[in-house]
Amino acid sequence: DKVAIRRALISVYDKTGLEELAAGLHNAGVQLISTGSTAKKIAAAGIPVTEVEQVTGSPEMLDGRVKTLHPIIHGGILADRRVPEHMDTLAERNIGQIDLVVVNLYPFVQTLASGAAQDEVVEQIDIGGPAMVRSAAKNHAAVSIVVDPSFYPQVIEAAAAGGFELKTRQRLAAKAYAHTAAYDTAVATWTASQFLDEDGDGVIDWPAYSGVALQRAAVLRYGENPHQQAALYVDEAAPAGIAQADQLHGKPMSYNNYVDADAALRAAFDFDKPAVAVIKHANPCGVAVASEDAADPIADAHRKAHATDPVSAFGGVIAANRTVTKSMAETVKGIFTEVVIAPDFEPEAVEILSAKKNIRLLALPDGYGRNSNELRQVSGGMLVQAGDKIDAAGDDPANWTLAAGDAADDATLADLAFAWRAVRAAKSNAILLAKDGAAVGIGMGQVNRLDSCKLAVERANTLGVKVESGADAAGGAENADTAASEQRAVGAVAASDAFFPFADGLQILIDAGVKAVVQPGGSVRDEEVIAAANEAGITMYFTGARHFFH
Ligand code: 93A
Repeated sequence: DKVAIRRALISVYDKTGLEELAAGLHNAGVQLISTGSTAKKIAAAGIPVTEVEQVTGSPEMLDGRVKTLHPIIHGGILADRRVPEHMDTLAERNIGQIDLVVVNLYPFVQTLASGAAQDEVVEQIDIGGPAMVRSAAKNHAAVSIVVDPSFYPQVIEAAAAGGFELKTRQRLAAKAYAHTAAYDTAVATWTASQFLDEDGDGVIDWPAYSGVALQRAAVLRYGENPHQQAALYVDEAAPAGIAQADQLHGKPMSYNNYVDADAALRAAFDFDKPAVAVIKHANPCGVAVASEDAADPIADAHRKAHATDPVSAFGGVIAANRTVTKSMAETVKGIFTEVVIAPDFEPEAVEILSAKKNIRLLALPDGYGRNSNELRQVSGGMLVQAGDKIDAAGDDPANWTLAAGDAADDATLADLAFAWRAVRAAKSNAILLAKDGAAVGIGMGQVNRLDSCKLAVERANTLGVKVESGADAAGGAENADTAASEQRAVGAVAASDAFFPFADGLQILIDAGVKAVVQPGGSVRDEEVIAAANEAGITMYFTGARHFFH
């Protein structure tokens, strides 16, 4: 059931692997037709190619908006070879059959992610590309459709071996439809975000999230627990993220690895300075930014983040917002770690860490970004919200209100600003104590704020290790000297993800020696809370913004 590939149409925005493909097809005796810049690139490589406009006799027009939208192209793709009348029509109108279509589409999602203006985004909505993809997929009884450059080697092989089998053409068709569906979901979602608020309530009328943009990328060993089946799906309509990360080393990622690595990214990428977050069970047990004078800033940030809570960092997931250096790798090597994710790794860092069989090393895809919207399944439906970012007016310390005590000095204010960013990475009643650009005690996951305050203080005062400079300073969690702890809460600053409903939680922090606090404010008992701060003579800022994270 193979169909020989005699004539191929190639029209690709992403020119990856194009020359090899064209050469391979040509050598297999395939005649090539192609659009504007794709044809130029093929011709420049010395491979014979016919321009689509020569085939159609109709030049590309309207700045390329109409290139392949022509009966000679779509007739050549869509004619059903099993229907004699179709073949007669092709002959009458002198239309040549097209047996293979290779297309990839204008980079709509990438253009959107770059922050381009509306007109520019609209121009990146591909019309002719998806039309060809869908034509070819529909006629998979005879035509092969390829949308993925990583599949080119198989295409070359098949062309030389009499074409693809029906089974393969069917699978290619299914993938092709999933691809255009994902593309259209991205277009529909964006267009809705721009124009669709029919009832004028300021909330986007969300187009049904059909899930068609999701494509299964991997079957995972199991889910959150061994008796749960699980898979990873990539969302082609979203910016590239953890799901597209490039694994450089280690065992396959598990379900929990993905959850934790994504939480780690969320935490580490809130900072402009070099920053590291260490995550366990989707919560941070370490967050820090590099000190100004650090010789190797990302290694310094990691050392500080590890020192937040070396006991919990055992078996953790580490995210860095800069390239992992050799020096950071040397420290991480001594700590049992599940995953390290970063924009990149120095080659020596990969080498050092690869000595550990199980550690997973992941490099982020180019253009890493987070979905602008967050979805959460509830029974019978789905919740959609705009993602929480550090972009509210109240996230800027310049807009904070001094609610109690003296205005903080620069260093204290810098720590408060750090704590405010870091606290939003912790879940449910988050309290984060910080000193010198590092968290020193994090309380989270409690059903009341008082308990989180107690937990943050207890962790600050029992888990402290002296942070020393030098590659081996952080040591392993196994070696953490938890007995010789300093009272790290003394002189620390604190951030609270939401207001203090009573003064009791704040009082715990005050009693522990915290010198300054930042919190949203806005409780009916704010006066009580302010009075407690004033009584203790500590500084307290209100942000007016809240960062719940459940
Ligand atoms: O502007 S379009 O929607 N109109 C078309 O007729 C058309 N035909 C192919 N875009 C069209 N394409 C797209 O052009 C393809 O999907 C591909 O991404 C790109 C290749 O153009 P070039 O070969 O000039 O780089």
